[in-house]
Amino acid sequence: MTLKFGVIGTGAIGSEHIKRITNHLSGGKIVAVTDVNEASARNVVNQFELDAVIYPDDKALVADDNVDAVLVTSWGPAHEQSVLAAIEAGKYVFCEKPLATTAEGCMRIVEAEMKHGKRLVQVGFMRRYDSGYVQLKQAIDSNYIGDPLMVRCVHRNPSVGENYTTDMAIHDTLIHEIDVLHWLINDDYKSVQVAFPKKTSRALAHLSDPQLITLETNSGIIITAEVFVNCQYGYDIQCEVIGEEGVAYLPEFPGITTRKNAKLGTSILMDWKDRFIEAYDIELQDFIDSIKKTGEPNGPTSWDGYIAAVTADACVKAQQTGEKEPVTLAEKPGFYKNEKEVVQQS
Ligand code: NAI
Ligand code: ISE
Repeated sequence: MTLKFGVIGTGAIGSEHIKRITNHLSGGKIVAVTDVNEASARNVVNQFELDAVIYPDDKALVADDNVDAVLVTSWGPAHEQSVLAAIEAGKYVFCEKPLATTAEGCMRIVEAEMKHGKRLVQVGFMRRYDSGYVQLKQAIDSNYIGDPLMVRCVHRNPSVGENYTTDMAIHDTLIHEIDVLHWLINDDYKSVQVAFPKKTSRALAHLSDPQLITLETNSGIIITAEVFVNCQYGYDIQCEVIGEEGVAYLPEFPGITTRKNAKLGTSILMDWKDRFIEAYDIELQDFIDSIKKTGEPNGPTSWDGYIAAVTADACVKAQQTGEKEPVTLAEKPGFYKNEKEVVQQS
């Protein structure tokens, strides 16, 4: 069986995902596309020689009986409407982050999915599929470094466009750390605080850059995460977990080392598309395969999207108050609990 995708939003990541489903992955096919910018939709159909219908909007695309799964890669504020329409029609959904731009919007999706009665939605938190993070998780889960006490993270982009705002450092950028870290250390966030170091002269007037975010978990683990989106030199993702028995580091992206002119050198990537290229492939292949095998997607859930949105909202509040802000989550519904959580509860 081939999983037939309809794609909403054919911009940067939408066209990357269309390319991977069409040319690199197995078991998926693009049969429909839509974009508010019709020329963009037409462009991908021509570029990837798709046999796909171009629809005027998300509602028309979702209503197509030929579409089994909806890939939501439009702008964040448009996600909620498309995801809800897809759930209403009983279609599977792969939604890029954020699931919705507010915690309330994510909760509406959670409720719609529970009402439908089975899991339909996977959120595009691809770092959980990155081999470096998977190895870090193995080091933690096998107790190799003992109980985690602290985590230090860095999320640097070479530069950002003029529409990028101070709160986007949280909703658009830190959101990846927010998701991957609670998964990594098996703990929930309790509070967050944001500090603004000296501002780089490279940032536009309206943007505070860099930012230093501190997240504390229920068990007392302290995480510091630097977001610096005008660092100039490259796309740089770092993570160090300090445990009671040892320390584990996220591996650097592999590349050759050179020795020349009295210098030892390794290239640093410039683009997120390249840094997580394998993780994007694996997450979408897992989406296709798990639906075929079990009838439900296997990756990050709507509930994970909700956790990320609540935590991001608390960080944005902390940007404004300068205070430590609580992270208050609703109780996790049994619908989203995994086998281990169900056993722990009983
Ligand atoms: P983009 O601006 O390049 O593309 C977005 C596209 O969606 C545009 O072509 C726009 O015309 C279209 N669009 C907007 N509203 C629409 C609507 N209501 N219906 C149909 N089309 C609509 O943006 P980009 O970088 O591709 O980001 C898209 C989403 O993917 C964002 O939510 C972003 O946060 C996420 N993203 C995730 C990444 C990851 O690493 N997982 C990396 C980059 C983006
Ligand atoms: C972008 O939307 C992403 O998701 C990238 O992974 C992140 O590094 C970047 O800061 C975001 O703007």
